[in-house]
Amino acid sequence: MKIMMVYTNTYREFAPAPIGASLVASRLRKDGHEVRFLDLMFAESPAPEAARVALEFEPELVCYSIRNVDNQSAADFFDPLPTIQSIVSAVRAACPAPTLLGGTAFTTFPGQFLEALEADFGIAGDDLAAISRFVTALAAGQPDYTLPGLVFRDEEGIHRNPFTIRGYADTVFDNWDFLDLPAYQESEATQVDCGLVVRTGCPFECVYCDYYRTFGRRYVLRDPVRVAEEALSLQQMGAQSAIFADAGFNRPLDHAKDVLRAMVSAGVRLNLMAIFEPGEIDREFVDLFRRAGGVGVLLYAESLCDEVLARWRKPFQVADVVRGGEMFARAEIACILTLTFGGPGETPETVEETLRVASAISPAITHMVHGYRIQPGTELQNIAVAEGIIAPDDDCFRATFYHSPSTSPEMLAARLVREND
Ligand code: B12
Repeated sequence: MKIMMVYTNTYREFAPAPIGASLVASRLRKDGHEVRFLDLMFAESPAPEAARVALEFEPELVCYSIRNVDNQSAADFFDPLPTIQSIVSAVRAACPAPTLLGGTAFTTFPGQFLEALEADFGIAGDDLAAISRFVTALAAGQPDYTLPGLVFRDEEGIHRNPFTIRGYADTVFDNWDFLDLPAYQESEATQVDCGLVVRTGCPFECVYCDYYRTFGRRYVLRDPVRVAEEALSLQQMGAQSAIFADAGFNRPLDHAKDVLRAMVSAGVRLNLMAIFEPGEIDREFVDLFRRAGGVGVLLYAESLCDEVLARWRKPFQVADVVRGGEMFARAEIACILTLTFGGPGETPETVEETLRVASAISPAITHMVHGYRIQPGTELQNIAVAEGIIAPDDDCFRATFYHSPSTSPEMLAARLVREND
């Protein structure tokens, strides 16, 4: 079957090369299909470009990978839906092939995207086997409507089969040739060339976070040697830097160390970034990270007030953030600290406490933002309903940002502007 895979993400801030979309494309190629991969991240006019490729390639199935519902940022909100709608309708006008949707945004809002894009099918979740079986059956003219994660229309409306999150324990990432690494390297906003998946899952239950829906609650660890081999082949494709695509690379600490040891012995020479989650760290980890090529960590502390961290059910305390920050600073690893103000229980006093502690620890960069995008299936959604911020039947597809009653967006914006001066 001739398949066109379109990566629809055009949000260029910290833009990740499309490892998920290309992994699906690679699986379909291995199944014997003819696959054309189209990454629209740097396209000047995404819709005409997609239509041009569709006219030329004449696909029998058009797949769309949808990563972000939006950028979850109150201050500079970016809604990709109008662009994605324009891409899908331009391709539809150019070629009559059926459409298949997927990606984390789709997994979060399957029915809403199927409807908004007037698509035929979608597959929620991360299971490559289900995608492969669906396409094989479709190519044979017999769509299999029982597959996990399949979303489609029937006489009663949109039907959604429950989906699975499997992780990538037995997956080989051999999709690098689909990536346009030079384009990601040229763009300064992207910051790293590509992601490397080390494990999936996050067992924590932070009040605002819905990772568990698209990434799972249970850690699914990948073989450290395989990760190192993938890093090496990414390097051979021309990558100079990579980020561990993980919810918090240092948890579990032993697995993280094994991955770093494997990368050192494989002779990987990439500049590495990771998301660091305070609480699990030791000297050996920091040394190994440095030796493996570690140059920076993203530290999403969110708050530097213990009362607030406990209220948001963060799995660490302020002392853990300070300790981690100091250890990375000693090893000359840049620390990019993110603080998000205005969540449940935030008050003007807790804001001041966070700012006081932030000025005492000196990360390389501090990002200060305010407001949490209310995600479906989170405790924050329940709090927002109880406080009258959203209606009980709001499905959260359209973004609403939560601010606690005593820290309005205006108050926080004014306070953070003063802090940045
Ligand atoms: C690592 C990561 C990052 C890293 C990226 C590093 C890199 N260079 O790769 C960093 C920290 C930079 C980052 C940034 C952001 N991220 Co992020 N990130 C993740 C994380 C933890 C893993 C992503 C990943 O690599 N997964 C592994 C790959 C292999 O899987 P995948 O891409 O999802 O693809 C699989 C499936 O989705 C599916 N699939 C994909 N395409 C298709 C297409 C079809 C047709 C089909 C059938 C299936 C399919 O199959 C694939 C294989 O299993 C996810 C959590 C998660 N649940 O995925 C969040 C996540 C994707 N990020 C999210 C967000 C919001 C952001 C930011 C907007 C945050 C911000 N305000 O800056 C930015 C956006 C960056 C951008 N320009 O797009 C959200 C998206 C929410 C949503 N549902 O819309 C997630 C889901 C986290 C969350 N729950 O809040 N992120």
